Amino acid sequence: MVGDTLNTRIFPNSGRNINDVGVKEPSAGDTRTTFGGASKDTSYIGNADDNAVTYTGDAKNAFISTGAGDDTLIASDISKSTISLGNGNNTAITGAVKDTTFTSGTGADSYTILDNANSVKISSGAGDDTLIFGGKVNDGTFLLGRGADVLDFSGKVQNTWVDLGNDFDIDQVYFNAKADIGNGTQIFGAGDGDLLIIGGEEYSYDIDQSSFISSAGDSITFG
Ligand SMILES: [Ca+2]
Ligand SMILES: [Ca+2]
Repeated sequence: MVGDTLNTRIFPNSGRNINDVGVKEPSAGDTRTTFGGASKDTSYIGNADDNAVTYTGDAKNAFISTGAGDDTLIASDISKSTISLGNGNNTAITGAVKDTTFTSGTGADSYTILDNANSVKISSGAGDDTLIFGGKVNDGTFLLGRGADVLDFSGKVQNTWVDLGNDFDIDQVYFNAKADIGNGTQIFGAGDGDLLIIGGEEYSYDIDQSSFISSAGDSITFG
């Protein structure tokens, strides 16, 4: 899309949240929309061009669908929300996330959750996707789909299912320490050569042994 970016800003009533506000972008054109405060029960519908959406305050019960195009979501804490970024190379950067589902389609997507993630599902689809978690993860479901995907955990991970997409591309999963792989954490869909990297030590998936095996011969088996 050639032309100017349409800018929209939603302000809260003084001293209040942004409540029950829906934004629907025009059918074409790049857009930039900001929800300028804490919000509840908002909805956002983008278009097939590049949509950038920012939530400057905590967002509760948001419904966001940005459609095709290379979209960006920047948010503070998010809870009880449903977010669909569609096809394209999408980027999401958030604070803590709770009880929320993210979906994206074909394209190289980048998700960064800077704080804790609690009951979060991310389905990142085909393409080389990157998921980065700056805090603890509990009750997560991460479906990475096809492509060479990267999953980077900074803290403890519990009760979490990871599906690497059962493909021939090399995926990489990072933990800082073995102790961060907490109870109920499972990795499925690994293929030969997928890498588990724990504190810099590489374990490579061997499909015959259904295990990640280090050069020193140590192995880690899920399931
Ligand atoms: Ca998109
Ligand atoms: Ca993928």
